[in-house]
Amino acid sequence: MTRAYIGLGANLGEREATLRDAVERLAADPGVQVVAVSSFRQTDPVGAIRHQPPFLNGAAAVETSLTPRRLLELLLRIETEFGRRRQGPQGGPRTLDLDLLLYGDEEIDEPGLRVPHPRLHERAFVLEPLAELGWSPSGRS
Ligand code: PH2
Ligand code: MG
Ligand code: MG
Repeated sequence: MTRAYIGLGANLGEREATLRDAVERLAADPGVQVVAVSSFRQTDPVGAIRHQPPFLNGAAAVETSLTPRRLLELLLRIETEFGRRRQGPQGGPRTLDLDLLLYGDEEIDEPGLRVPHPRLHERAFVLEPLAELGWSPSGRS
């Protein structure tokens, strides 16, 4: 089993219900145990597209027997199940965003799969929920 951290985000629809239900859906997978979920916080949009609704963001700590690639595939499947459509611009509004932030201490750089998440360290909406879950960049908490 490997400890992984998942970033949770939504800025369309019933954001809080979506994040809660998505975490439940994640926990229902036989390869995933949800260990802890951070609080959810409203955040202003960061990145190229500022004119979009505010986000609700959080993070979940999981123990998983899935490989990073399988875990990523599961996250993408859940996004689709919750109505995510990848048709707008990258970084634009979404009903659900599940990002694989960290997978043990592995460093992965493959097409579609970069771990740790490349923008993790510059985003308060990721770092604050991670800190709440006891993760810190130095490995000490
Ligand atoms: N996600 C993005 C782009 N910008 N801004 C906030 N506040 N929260 C997000 O989750 C977010 C964002 C693309 O994944
Ligand atoms: Mg994403
Ligand atoms: Mg994201």
